[in-house]
Amino acid sequence: MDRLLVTGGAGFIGSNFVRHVVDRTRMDVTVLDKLTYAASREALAGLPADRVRLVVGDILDAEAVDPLVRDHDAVVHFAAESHNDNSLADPGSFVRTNVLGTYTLLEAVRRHGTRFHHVSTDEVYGDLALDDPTRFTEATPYNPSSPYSATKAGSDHLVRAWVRSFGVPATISNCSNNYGPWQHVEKFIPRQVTNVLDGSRPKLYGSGENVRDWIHTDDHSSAVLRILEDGAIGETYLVGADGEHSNLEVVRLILELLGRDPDDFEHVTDRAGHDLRYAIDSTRLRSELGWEPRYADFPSGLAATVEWYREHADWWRPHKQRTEAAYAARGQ
Ligand code: NAD
Ligand code: TDX
Repeated sequence: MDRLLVTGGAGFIGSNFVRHVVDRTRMDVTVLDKLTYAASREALAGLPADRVRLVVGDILDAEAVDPLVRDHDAVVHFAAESHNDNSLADPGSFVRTNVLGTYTLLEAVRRHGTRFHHVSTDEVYGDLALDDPTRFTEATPYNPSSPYSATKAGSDHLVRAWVRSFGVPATISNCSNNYGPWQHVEKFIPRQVTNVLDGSRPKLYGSGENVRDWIHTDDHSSAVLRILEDGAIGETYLVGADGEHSNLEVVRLILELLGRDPDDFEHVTDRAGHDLRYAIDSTRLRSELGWEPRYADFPSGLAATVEWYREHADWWRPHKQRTEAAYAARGQ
């Protein structure tokens, strides 16, 4: 595998993945990205120009997608509308990009027999009760709650059908909540960190008892690369780093890391249909492909991320005001 096409490679997880691939392999990378509000050219800055190229384009554009897929050995598909709150306000763009965009890519890989890896989320399984001893596995039935997770579930089903019906050589990964550098300030951790850095208070939806299973984005990258290299065609792998924490715990940790009173946050209007808890059992990935997370300790990964946001205010500050205005309009 010499030439990799990475869709959504200018977004949070995609750009971290591109850097990971450049650092650890000899592959050349083409990023296909529409550069939506969530993308960032800066996240790809400084990478070697002879190994990484950015093509600005839409995964829904079959004519642009086809020659790109033809000219690469594998496609890693990150491009998506990714934010649950936006999917409640404007579900249409999620259906188009996440479902029809994935369909467009699948048709191209079907024509050219290209290896395909589909990046998905644990949210396709719905949510768990706080006291449920079980976690999501590859056998958990799909039960998505939000327009976002329903469109991701739809895209997973398309990939599975294209494998079975047309023999497309694809794998799927479903990962838990990522954190790390270059995450948009609309998402939970960057929002709270940048609120505190800007002198305002973190905003917890509802009671804050909701639990997310946090994984550093570098660990997601290493998992996707392992699956791309050695994953069994047609298989799904769950990716998680045993990082379950309630939102309340995370907010308190952020406040402590920034030297503030851990109770200096506020409760705001809850998200409609807010999933209670996600939890991943990543045994298959660990036992079959020998993957292990490097950031096993969430508080130290979070501390490094808080430091990164402190040092990169020039990058996030231009996005902050518009993002907060949209939240304020919804009472959040
Ligand atoms: P993001 O919103 O930061 O980035 C998405 C990228 O896709 C952006 O660069 C955007 O410009 C691009 N894009 C959007 N629509 C496009 C289109 N029509 N054509 C081409 N490019 C388009 O998202 P992220 O958090 O980096 O998530 C990346 C992927 O990982 C998504 O598929 C998401 O479902 C999945 N995922 C995310 C998480 C998480 O915690 N953020 C967890 C599990 C899985
Ligand atoms: O201001 C906030 N206050 C708050 O309490 C925000 C923005 C969020 N929250 C809560 C909602 C969730 O319980 O924090 C939790 C995390 O919220 P998000 O960062 O919006 O993530 P989530 O909805 O869990 O989805 C994320 O993980 C799975 C990604 O955005 C998805 O792309 C991924 O598939």
